[in-house]
Amino acid sequence: MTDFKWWQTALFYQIYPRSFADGNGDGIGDFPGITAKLDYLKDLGVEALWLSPHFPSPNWDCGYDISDYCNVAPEYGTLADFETFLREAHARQLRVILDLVLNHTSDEHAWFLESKSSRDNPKADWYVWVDTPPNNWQSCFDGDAWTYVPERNQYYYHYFMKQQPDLNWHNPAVKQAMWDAVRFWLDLGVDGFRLDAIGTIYEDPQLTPHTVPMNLAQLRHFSDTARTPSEKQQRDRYWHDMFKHQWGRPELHDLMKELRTILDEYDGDRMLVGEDDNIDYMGYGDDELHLVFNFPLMRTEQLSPAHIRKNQKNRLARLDELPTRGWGCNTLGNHDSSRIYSHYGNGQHDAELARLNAALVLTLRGTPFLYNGEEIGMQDLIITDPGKLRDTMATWYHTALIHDLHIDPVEAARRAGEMSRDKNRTPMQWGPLANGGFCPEGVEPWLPVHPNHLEGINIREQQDNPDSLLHYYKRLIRTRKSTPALLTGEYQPLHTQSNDYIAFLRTCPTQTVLVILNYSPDHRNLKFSGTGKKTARGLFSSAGRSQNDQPLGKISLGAFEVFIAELI
Ligand code: TEU
Ligand code: CA
Repeated sequence: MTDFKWWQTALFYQIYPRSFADGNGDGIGDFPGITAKLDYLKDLGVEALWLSPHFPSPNWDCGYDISDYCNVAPEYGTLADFETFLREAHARQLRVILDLVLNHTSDEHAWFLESKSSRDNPKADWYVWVDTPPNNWQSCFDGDAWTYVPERNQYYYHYFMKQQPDLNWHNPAVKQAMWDAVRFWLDLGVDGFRLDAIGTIYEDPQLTPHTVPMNLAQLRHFSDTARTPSEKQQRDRYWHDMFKHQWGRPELHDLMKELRTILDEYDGDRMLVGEDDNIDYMGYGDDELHLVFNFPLMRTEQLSPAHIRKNQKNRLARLDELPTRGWGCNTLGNHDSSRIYSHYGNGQHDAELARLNAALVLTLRGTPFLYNGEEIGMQDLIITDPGKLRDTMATWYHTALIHDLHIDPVEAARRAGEMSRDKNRTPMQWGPLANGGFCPEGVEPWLPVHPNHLEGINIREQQDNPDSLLHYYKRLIRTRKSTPALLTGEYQPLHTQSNDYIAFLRTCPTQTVLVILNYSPDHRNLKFSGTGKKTARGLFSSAGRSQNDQPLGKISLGAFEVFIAELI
């Protein structure tokens, strides 16, 4: 295991700072709150934390519109609070990576305020300015991608909201300024960065128009109502075609190399994980990003054995092709996507499926990322009062539904609530208490707390219950940590024809481990031959048969069981 870097074997956990823990009682999560929960995280067994943006921001996009890259949002605390958090995390051997938003700043960032003030100021060329909109490009959040500024009598480009102007990365001064910010945090001791939306950094220099016969609001509506397979195919094609000229440019490789060089100047194996599924951004395997997320795994309505196997086959083959072999990175949920429990549930066996999917992400080859709250089975909360939405993208969609598409208000509110990312960003549920224990009684949390915190979906009660999902995660994480093959081993699928369960081996020089995830309500007796071993010695079972030895010729598996065993 000595050849493996910390970021290959560590279990990462995403903290959404606004929703994690409120330390000063104002209804908004903050650093004192997070610091106070570090012992909880240590006890859970995670080893690295990714913080969604904690920088000053007008919060049009919940922190992804940054107005100062070298500071802490006042509602989250001070820089000193951040340093205390970092010191306390490191004292517990918890690594910390930050969210780095390179594509755009806030329109309230000093750089943009200066850039937009005239055509000839020193930062005039720091953003992407044109005299007239050159094409029909859309902002992926709302409306046109070009917004007018009277001071310059020009338009600027924004892939995301108009409050998130794209930086002009062809300008060396932009790079220098951003690299200074990167060094600022590396000097403070952070262990790396999750790179936001890197695919969108460069655009097609020909400015080729898209050919989709509708605008973004119409496309969203079209997507909402797509039912048949052919409508769904067309929906996917439209989404791809609408934005394909606005991302995925090859220039990004050089930029990632430049950033990697900076990280490599530092000790301690600082790391970069790209919010992109394109393995090309790992370069030769050692000169661009350390990791990119395996998003294709999670982008499905149902995590079926066939889907998982196909995904692993494709990804692992591509990673193996890199001159310096690449390493995977698996996740099933984050602040942009529906809660795992809700997304992959089927309404009948949600609890069982949540356990299977936790085991999946913790046993596949690659670095696992968890999203805060999944360990207690937090669920989507659909906000039906549009006035309570905080995800601006959803507020705007709501407005478009009512005013442009003339959808009935009740229906519009429901659709906006379902599309809103607020549903998966609600406050952590710490106990069966007022506001779920996230903030004091009588204080209004920034987003409503899911009422199911009173029905056992909370940390305190699950801590006291050995049968809870939380204990299940802890047991799984402990098993993973003490099983070298799960941390580093090769992946080899078995019984690849099965639709009901997925079985695979993880093999390292000292150990062969069999993982079986039964995605069906049926009991089975399975026979594994050709492994060169005779017996499966249980390491973990969701059915509580952990310590048993079973002959490989007849392994009995319960409904929805997760079974992990060392082969001897
Ligand atoms: O997301 C990038 C991205 O591609 C999003 O459009 C994503 O597809 C969408 O949120 C799904 O609904 C990153 C961040 O993760 C996201 O929270 C930010 O809003 C976005 O960048 C802009 O910074
Ligand atoms: Ca607070």
